[in-house]
Amino acid sequence: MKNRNNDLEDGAARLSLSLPNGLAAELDRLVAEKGAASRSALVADLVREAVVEHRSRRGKQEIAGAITLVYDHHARNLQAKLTDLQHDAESLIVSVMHVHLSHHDCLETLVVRGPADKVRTLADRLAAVRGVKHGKLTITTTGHEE
Ligand code: NI
Repeated sequence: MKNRNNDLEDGAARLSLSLPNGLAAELDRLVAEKGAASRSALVADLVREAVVEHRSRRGKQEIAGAITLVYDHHARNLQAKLTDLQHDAESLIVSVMHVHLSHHDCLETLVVRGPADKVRTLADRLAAVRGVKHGKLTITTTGHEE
């Protein structure tokens, strides 16, 4: 979409858009429930989230985030496999936190940074290890535009 109304004073662009009635009502409800400052602030958050998600799918785009894993540490060879995979990807892993959730279950959070394709591959490999009950990659942003 071409934007013709750049407001140079506050660095914001003014857009006019149309939403179906139901969706407009949902937007207002979301603004209220999330305690957003305004419709504009909420829409900006949603667009930023979509941009981060979209960029993270490009191969060489540098991304940062966290991989969260839940697993039963009694599962055979599971911890050894997870450790091997992490050593193979040591350049991507900034930090690891391990929490013993219960007698059986462990929660591990890996802070990761690197090229999107490599980070995604690492997350997929860890989540695919037999015995991992849940694995999720969450990608974040500093909010600075490049
Ligand atoms: Ni544990």
